[in-house]
Amino acid sequence: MEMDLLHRFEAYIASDKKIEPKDWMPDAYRKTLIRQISQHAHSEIVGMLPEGSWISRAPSLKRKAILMAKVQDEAGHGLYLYSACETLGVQRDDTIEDLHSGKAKYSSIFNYPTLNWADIGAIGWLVDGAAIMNQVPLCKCSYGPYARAMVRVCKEESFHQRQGFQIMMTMAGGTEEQKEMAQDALNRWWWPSLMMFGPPDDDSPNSAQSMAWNIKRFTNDELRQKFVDLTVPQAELLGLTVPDPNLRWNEETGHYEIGEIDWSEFKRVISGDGPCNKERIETRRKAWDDGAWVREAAVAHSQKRADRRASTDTAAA
Ligand code: FAQ
Repeated sequence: MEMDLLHRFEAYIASDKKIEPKDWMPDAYRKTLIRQISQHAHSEIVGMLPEGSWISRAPSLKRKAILMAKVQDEAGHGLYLYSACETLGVQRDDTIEDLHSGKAKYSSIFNYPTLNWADIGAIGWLVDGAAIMNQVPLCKCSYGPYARAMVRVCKEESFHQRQGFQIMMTMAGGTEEQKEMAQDALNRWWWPSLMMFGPPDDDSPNSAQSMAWNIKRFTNDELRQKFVDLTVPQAELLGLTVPDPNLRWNEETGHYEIGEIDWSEFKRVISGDGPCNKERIETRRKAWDDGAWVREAAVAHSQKRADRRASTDTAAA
């Protein structure tokens, strides 16, 4: 019986059909999805923090409104993703507990500080740009609810990327001081953005299996390369310099070559020792604790409605 189910699952994967929540799936497939989707959800929610702190300091009302909308979008992405994750049979509270306890990861990029307004431009341009590069292929992921959630997420990320690039254009074309701020932001966000794609392929324990299951459609290095090839000309258009003395165009391969990524920094950051890891988790824990009364009120309200419905049904019977 189990063999039949496995064959059916494999046939679905081979023919690029979506696996849906009620379909049988191997435990390891389920676990991988829970790991990736919950960590993706955590990244969206923790990702609100570095930008959220600039809402009150945005340089104009228009910039404030745009940034507020963007940060709210990230909250929405987190919610779609937690919901997609719940279709795999886990409780949202448990996944959040894993974030708070340090058991679950979230994207390394959100452990870096936002020091000035140019960082908001750099995040939109580079971080959302990297997120789109990674997430467009996830719209074709084999698990239906994750793939469908990604379609809307990518549309919104595309707006985020453009608003970031537009901030960079304004600053890079502004006063000398503004241009310096834009360059400084690129200097600080470039390498961490490249790390968002994950470790190199030969050091990525999950890639081979996730590719075989059509969860991942491209490897970490392939996506990183696509991002570099797309982004370097954008930096040139801005008149900014990518902070990599070894960056060069390879005529033969048709790709940019980059210098060595500091993987020891990446490992330090994902193991909890980045510049802002402690602050991020403490902020999330506090938000969770402070919001307890809202969750309790929502449960009490729905219980009250259910009780009322039951007593109306009894009276009608
Ligand atoms: N940070 O074997 P692999 C966004 C971990 S959303 C932290 O290669 P995999 C939107 C990895 O989990 C950004 N940890 O793993 C936004 C694994 O550890 P584990 C998030 C990382 O899963 C913008 C270990 O290293 N996007 O930015 C990172 O096959 C602006 C070994 O790695 C997603 O989550 C990292 N960078 O590939 C919001 C997309 N890289 O779990 C606000 C979905 C690797 O075994 C503002 N996720 N690790 O303990 C993915 O595509 C994949 O999970 C990868 C990693 C590519 C991230």
